Amino acid sequence: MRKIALVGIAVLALAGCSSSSGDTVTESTSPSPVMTASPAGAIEVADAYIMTNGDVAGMFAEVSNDGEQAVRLTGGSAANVGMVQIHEYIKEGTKEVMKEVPGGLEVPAGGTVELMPGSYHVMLMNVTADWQPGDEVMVTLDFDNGEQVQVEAEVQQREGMQ
Ligand SMILES: [Cu+2]
Repeated sequence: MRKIALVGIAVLALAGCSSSSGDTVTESTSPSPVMTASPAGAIEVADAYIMTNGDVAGMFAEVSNDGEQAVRLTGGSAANVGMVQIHEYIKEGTKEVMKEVPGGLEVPAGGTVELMPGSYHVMLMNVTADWQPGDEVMVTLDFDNGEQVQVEAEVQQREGMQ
């Protein structure tokens, strides 16, 4: 358990280095990671699908955390995708813009977060594949506890995009 937590921190530190500023994301000050860390496999992703728009695409799903500690969805990867970010929509004046969620999207212990159009989503950028409706795309999602979840997401018609 301890090891898993440490790996998560190492990954975060690396991510912090490769991105712009020098601030490193540190774990919350909770001093008790020794008790019950989430067992591997505590995170479940259901109903994943993708809507594409040229070389960018949004992935949507239900992310559940069965563990006893909150986790954060921090990013991911997929074949033929240059960059993956976790986005949210924010109102700026009269319009809504997409922004990267700072520090990743928290999934509370025992909770579920729904990623859906107009809200939180996994942004797939620099997509070089020509995905067609019905294609199944494997996406790996990264969480800050070191857990990685492989998700099969079906490509949908773009019509539903809002
Ligand atoms: Cu986005």
